[in-house]
Amino acid sequence: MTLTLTTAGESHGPALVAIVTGLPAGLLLDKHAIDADLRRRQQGYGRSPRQRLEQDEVEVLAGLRHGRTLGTPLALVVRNRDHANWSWGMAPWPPEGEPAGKGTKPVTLPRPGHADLAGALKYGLADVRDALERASARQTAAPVAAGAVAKALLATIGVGVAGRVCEIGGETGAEEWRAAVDAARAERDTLGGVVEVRASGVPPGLGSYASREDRLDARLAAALAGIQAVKGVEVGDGFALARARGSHAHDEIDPARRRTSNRAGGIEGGVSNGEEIVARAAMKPLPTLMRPLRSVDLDTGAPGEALVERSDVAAVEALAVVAEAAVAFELARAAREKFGGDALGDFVHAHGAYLERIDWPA
Ligand code: EPS
Repeated sequence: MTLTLTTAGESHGPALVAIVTGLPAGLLLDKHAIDADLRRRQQGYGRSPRQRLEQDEVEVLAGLRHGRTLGTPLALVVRNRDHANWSWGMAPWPPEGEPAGKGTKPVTLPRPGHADLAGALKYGLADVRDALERASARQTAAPVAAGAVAKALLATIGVGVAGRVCEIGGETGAEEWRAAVDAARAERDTLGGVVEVRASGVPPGLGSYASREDRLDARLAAALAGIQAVKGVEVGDGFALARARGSHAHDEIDPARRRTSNRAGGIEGGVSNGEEIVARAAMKPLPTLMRPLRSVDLDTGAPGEALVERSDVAAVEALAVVAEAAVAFELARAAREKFGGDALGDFVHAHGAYLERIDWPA
């Protein structure tokens, strides 16, 4: 038994879609909790004016009855309100009538740092918009909705997951972030940053050393590196461990089999060890610049300046929510693999029986 997530959706298309399979039947979902995460993702200092247009809210098309999962594929939808302004430009079918609204002219000036150029080459696109629409971080709303579902599942076995911002533009205090964002905006520039996700209550034994695909640290790294604009991931003390001696790099084991430090970030040999899971992700500064970088017009071959369109100055606070969802989904997937069960009670019971076997406090 495993959990899968399939998403679809373009930034200015009609909607974003997430389909989650492998949930047990009988899991109680709270629409307010899912919508609260969607709203958290939209917030943060330095977000695009787009966020004043969107009011992300989950719709459920399948897999749920009266708030409880049916054990069948769960289909979630988040509509793009902005699509109303792109109804010609992003029409799924050949549009009727005269071109109107946004997205009517082809984009031919790829932005360095975005998927624009590689996407246009790879897929043979004359209009870079056909690449950028899906590459856009707008689509992170769908995995956040799925992550809220994963968190509901994890809560049934006492696992909590929380993301936070560590730094934005090199600054570590909230006031300094805002000043850095204001300064970047004034200079028509953008910022990146670092986020951290911690998961508590994770029992020892999620993931495995058996193969690369099973390793929990590799899985979390892939989940985090799979988020738009993430260029680096570390688990526990990560890169700093490379500079430490072995005597100061590991976490000694006490008689209760607990640790007095957590340099490993809760994972040893690709397996959770019962300590808090700690993972960090580094986000590059967003590539849509109001003072554009040099590029080339793919239509004429002439040097030019990259596409300028409305965008965020920083989205690190949003990344904290998206990273939380990604880690939650991966932990939920590992928990489904370990504890299985078609009914929620089977899953919870298997978790309880396992803790009893290893004599680990709930
Ligand atoms: C994004 C560009 C901007 C961001 C978008 C990600 O889109 P727009 O030009 O429509 O404002 O706002 O993020 C979101 C819309 C979102 O909801 O997170 C990009 O190019 O990646």
